[in-house]
Amino acid sequence: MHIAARSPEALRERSAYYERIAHHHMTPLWEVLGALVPPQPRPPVVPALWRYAELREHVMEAGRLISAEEAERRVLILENPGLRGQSCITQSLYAGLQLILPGEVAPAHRHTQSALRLVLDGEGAYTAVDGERTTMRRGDFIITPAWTWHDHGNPGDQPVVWLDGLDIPLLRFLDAGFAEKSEQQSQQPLRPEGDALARYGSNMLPVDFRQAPSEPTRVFVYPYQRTREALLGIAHDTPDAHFGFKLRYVNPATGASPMPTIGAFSQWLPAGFETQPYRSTDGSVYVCLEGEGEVLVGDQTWRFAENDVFVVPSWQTLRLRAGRSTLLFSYSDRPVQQVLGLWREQRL
Ligand code: GTQ
Repeated sequence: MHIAARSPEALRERSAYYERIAHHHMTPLWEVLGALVPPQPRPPVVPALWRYAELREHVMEAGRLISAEEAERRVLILENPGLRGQSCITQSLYAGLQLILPGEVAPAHRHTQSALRLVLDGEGAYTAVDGERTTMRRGDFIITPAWTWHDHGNPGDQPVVWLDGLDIPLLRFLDAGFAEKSEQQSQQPLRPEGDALARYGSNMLPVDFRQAPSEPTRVFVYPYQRTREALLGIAHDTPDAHFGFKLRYVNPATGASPMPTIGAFSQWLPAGFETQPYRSTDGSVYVCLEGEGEVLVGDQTWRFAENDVFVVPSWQTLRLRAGRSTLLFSYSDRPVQQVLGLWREQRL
């Protein structure tokens, strides 16, 4: 017969027992079951917003304190206030602001972490991916899939800042991280700029080209101009009550996300438009590329403006209000959750 629950004697006896089994590296499930198997997500991630107008001077100051070459990547990590010290913005994703000054290079390397760049401030830098450069223009969405060689450089005359989004925490969780540095500082261009977009991103594909659904796209830049044209091209229609006009970026050869671990989206909210409450299990990072408005997450409200970044934790209710017409970019781990059959959403 088990000892009567919750009497002081029973609790003492239990804790003595927990200490004894701890020596054998065991612990009782019944003390933690509720937290391990919650009725719904309880993320330690909190909603947060970073105002670019306040961050910019700090980003520029890093440019005086360390060179891109010494830093290898001169980045200020955006750390979720609920996960300080862990270099993540959600449990699975990383975000940072990278600065490259005129004349600098960020040396070539590759790693199994997948990365995206969203160009925010300044023009004239480039990213090179597996032998091809792309000139970075504001709003361009650029990817460096897992294990592709990449380096950045700035032959122009302005500091350039972009948002880095990576799956670093996910790969750390899986213990699947590998990295190596190239012997070359900068990759020798093997193809002219625009080659990949012409081959793989023009509603056509090389005639014998086939990819598995998990392979990343060879299109490594989604130019902002094309994104805007697509969104404005559908904005004559009735906006979706929860999204306004929202499109997902795809690998045009498969229809899957551009990279298997990170999904990316852009949406257009007409001036004055307010979305209905919505939640999904993919905690998401948003960047305002154009316009301004208000974001409501749970019971918090912030005003956002151009280049501001905000994070919406898993299963927290999101509402957006556009002041002027607004273009928002976002990214999340949705494709991972979808292939695992875990992704859920709710339109409220
Ligand atoms: O540009 O390769 O923000 O490797 C973090 C890790 C950027 C990059 C980051 C990286 C990079």
